[in-house]
Amino acid sequence: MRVEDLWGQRWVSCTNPLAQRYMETAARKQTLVCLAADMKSIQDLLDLIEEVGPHIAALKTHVDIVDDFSIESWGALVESANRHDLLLFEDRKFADIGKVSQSQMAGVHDIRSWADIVTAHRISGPDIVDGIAAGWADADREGGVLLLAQMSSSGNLLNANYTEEVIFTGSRSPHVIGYIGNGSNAEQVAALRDRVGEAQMIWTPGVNLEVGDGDMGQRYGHPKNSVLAGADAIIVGSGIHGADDRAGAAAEYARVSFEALSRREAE
Ligand code: 5BU
Repeated sequence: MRVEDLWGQRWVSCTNPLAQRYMETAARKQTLVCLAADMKSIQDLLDLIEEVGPHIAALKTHVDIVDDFSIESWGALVESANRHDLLLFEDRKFADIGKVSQSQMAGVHDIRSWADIVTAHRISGPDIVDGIAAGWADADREGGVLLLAQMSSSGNLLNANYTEEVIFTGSRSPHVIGYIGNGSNAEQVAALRDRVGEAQMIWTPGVNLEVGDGDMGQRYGHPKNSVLAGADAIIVGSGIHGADDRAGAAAEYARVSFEALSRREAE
């Protein structure tokens, strides 16, 4: 299917190069899955990517949970992500002042040198986005920020007024490619999509084929409902890496998400 037919208005309006690359990859691989690869060793990460790489469109990491991290061994993960044509997304949830966020893009993990996308809170002020962008510029690279407009965890403090401020900031910055929405609640995703319009992406964690409460306050909605409500990527962790058949699970999330997008655009 042609990418413009699959994505409809989103393809036309959402012109950020990283967003366009994601939409092309998703169309070609027929999947909206961003894998939350919450593994604790580099070898576990590499094994997981080898197994599920063909069924996913992006790779989300938490580099600070990897026990045996070194910038040299991380190179193997970057190489693997490139080979599978995956955007590399570090879910760092930056939250400090702009200047410190710029420095945190460097440091031991040197996120600026390999991440295409990072997450950030809006809590400290709008300048955090410029700080992160300056971090990428220090490494002669450009990336995209997903601002946390909502969260999937129960009891979080991101209320509707806060979400509004997040969108106000994000809609004015060329560095913000979109927002994190609460995949556990399709009504919230739909409300977010109403406010965001067509020009930016919404990626949703808190999705699982088994809906309900997860561990430690996590909540899950169905990936189909999230996409029908306006999500552009579903962020799936344990639904894939916790499955007995990880490739089979990834293929199933890919099928469900891609079918939902095709249906959304046909309607
Ligand atoms: P899970 O295993 O599918 O529950 O993993 C969810 C992932 O998404 C995990 O890496 C979280 O850090 C991430 N996440 C989330 O669950 N909820 C949020 O609101 C945000 C990120 Br932001």
